[in-house]
Amino acid sequence: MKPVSLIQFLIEERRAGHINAELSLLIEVVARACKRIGVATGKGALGGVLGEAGTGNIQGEAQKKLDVISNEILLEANAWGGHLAACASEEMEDPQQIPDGYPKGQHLLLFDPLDGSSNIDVNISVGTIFSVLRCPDGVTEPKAEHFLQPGTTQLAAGYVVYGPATVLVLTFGHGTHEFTLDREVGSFVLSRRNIRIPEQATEFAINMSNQRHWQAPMQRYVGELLAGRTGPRGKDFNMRWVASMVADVHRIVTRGGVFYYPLDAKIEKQGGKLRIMYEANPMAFIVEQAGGAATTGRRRIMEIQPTGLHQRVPVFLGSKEEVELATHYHLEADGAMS
Ligand code: FDP
Repeated sequence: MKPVSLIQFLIEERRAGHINAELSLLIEVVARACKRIGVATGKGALGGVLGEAGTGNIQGEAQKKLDVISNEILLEANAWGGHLAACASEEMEDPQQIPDGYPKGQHLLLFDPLDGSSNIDVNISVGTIFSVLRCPDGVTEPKAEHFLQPGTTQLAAGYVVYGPATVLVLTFGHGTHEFTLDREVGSFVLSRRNIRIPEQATEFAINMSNQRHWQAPMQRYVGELLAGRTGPRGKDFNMRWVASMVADVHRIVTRGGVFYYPLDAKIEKQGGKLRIMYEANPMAFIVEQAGGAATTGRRRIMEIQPTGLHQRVPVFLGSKEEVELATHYHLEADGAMS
């Protein structure tokens, strides 16, 4: 079979009526920016890009040089194309407006420019996550409130993993598809169409060091996974934790499994660890479109009405049956089951 490039795929999606020309251009621009981020991360120590930037982001987290570089690459690439009304990023408190003098489009872009960046200095996979929303009609200077739309309204979502290969995973709400970067040619090539996540899992990803802080239903659920064949689940489970969400989710999108960042006593006040607008929602859209499920442990992530650009939520995602069981345990403990 002849390889299908990302550009060809986007043309096919336009012809199928799944996207318009502006969204197609937006995705092309994001993909091109991600190739540049991939080049920057790939240089490692030789590029002088490792280590701390010496600054903090809005959430008080130390920024790596590559967080700042990746954010600038994405902002710069998207400023002039005429496809965006505004962008918002993990690295900036408020949305970034399109500079005067450039045409504006109908779309809002949200991104986490370099997810898992605490792994960058040790040469473990990192990634970019993005989500695209429609700018509400009549809004010319979008503010944070205009981005606060539930995940179900996303027009597109994707992530790029910068690993041994650079891989883009994308959805427009018509299946989840994977593209691998052909480094010699410089183009993303379709490597898997209509990905399906197996409904059952034998692998789980969780930061076990937080165990003592978890709520009772999480203790029960993971306890049963750990008990394996001799416990109530009657089968053994394997554990993996890369601590780069993109890499952990990509494993699930490739061979199944589940990823959990539950609420725990340590992070209860902030509502969770992962950010809904540019981490949880896009990943939930991708996983659901691949036949998986994504909840907070209590409700579907994509149905939440967000209240803040940098709002955090608990995240349970991956193989459907497993996420449903973990969610069931939480609702049962809450007394929400009749
Ligand atoms: P990071 O802070 O390095 O950007 O987005 C947050 C995130 O990484 C996820 O990529 C990752 O899954 C998680 O945090 C890792 O959390 P722990 O530090 O608890 O392992």
